[in-house]
Amino acid sequence: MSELPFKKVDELLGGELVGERVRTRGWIYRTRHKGKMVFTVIRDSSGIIQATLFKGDMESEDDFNDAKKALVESSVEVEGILVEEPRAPGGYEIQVRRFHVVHFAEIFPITKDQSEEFLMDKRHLWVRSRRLTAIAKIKHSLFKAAREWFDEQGFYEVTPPILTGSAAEGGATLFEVKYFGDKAYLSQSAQLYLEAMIFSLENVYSITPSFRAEKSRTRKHLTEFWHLEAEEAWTGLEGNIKIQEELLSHIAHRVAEWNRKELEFLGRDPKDLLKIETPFPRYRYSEALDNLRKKGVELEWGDDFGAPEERKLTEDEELPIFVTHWPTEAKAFYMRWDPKDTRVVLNDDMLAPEGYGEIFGASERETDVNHLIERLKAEDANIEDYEWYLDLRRYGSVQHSGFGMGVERVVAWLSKAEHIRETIPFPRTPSRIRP
Ligand code: NSS
Repeated sequence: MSELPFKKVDELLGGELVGERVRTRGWIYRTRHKGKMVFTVIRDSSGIIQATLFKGDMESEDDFNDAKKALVESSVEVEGILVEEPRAPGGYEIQVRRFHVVHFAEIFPITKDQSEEFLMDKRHLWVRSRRLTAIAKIKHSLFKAAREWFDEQGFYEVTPPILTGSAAEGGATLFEVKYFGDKAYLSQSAQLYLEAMIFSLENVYSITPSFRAEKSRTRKHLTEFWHLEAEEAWTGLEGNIKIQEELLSHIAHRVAEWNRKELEFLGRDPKDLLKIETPFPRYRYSEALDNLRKKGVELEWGDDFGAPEERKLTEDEELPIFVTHWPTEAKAFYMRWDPKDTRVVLNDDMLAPEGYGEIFGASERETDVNHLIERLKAEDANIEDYEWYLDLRRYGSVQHSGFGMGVERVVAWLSKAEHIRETIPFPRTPSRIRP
């Protein structure tokens, strides 16, 4: 082959190179042959392009014969003249002169109409699909946009541990691991460690995997998910709500800007995301209960919302909504009591539009060491495990607040995914740990 530099498929689809000899590489996405012609579509990380071989135009007959033999997913290097072809995907085609098969693939096991279970078994191959690729790009943009936003706001990115000695979000969903004759747990949330970090860096965030041994088989639960968490010193719930909505609006706008192609492929109108402007509507928990009652759903004070309730609450909303001031007994020990009404805590859950459910959980933190001890005792927690955390209230305690955002749930909403498992390359659920 020549020394021409390899171009990405999307560079070819830009149109500037029409009439020129170009070279690209990737995997065979589709192929069929008929007489002296081979019709292929080549896929790389940036897109797909048609590459057509006409035996008479080829510079090597071996190349033509190899192309005829090469099955779907074979890796190839292709060289030829770029032409406009309105009938081709993307509107361009390579009229091939050289075709080098880097590796002849075996018969690819994934074909049309396969069961979800089969696709999960072959996940290491299914990650090549255009749908999962588009969603992975949106996830990449989410991280990039979030880091950009936090950096502009003066937050430091920190690295809390994943192996931990105590629960952050209740014992029921802890994964236990052996730890040199002792027990350790996989982190459910970085929160307690981020709280320790605000005493030096003031505003911090982290992006870590979090683990929950939740048996729930729903379209929004994973046992391993990516957690974006932030903690701010000198800030109450009100200030924290502002950063949650601003961050999410920034992410939605960036994804609309950077991923137009992927969003359109996935059937999400980028305009839906450009509409995500602050402030988001807010409802107190008690108001949310009233609204549900008006829609015919009766819940008791203290009940959590399931997927049907979350859907009902957001069905008429274009923006995400906040539900604030939840009953104390329904929420974690570290949430600050509302000084005006100790039946509730200073917290919020943010619910995504279109029934995608809770995407953020947040609160102002209790700063009083005795209150914290009382709440831990009420939960039958082992106080010793939390001594280090209680120390944070003994040495210069200050008002502070923070949130956790479920990355996959936000990606599911942005990409209009049907199920959370589409938003992570190798989903972990109660029934799935392989591949
Ligand atoms: O349990 S949370 O509501 N809150 C916390 O863990 C706090 N300690 C975070 C903090 O303040 N630093 O979880 C936060 C979010 C929640 O809103 C979901 O979007 C997501 O984490 N989450 C999950 N995503 C996928 N799968 C599962 N199982 C899951 N659990 C929570």
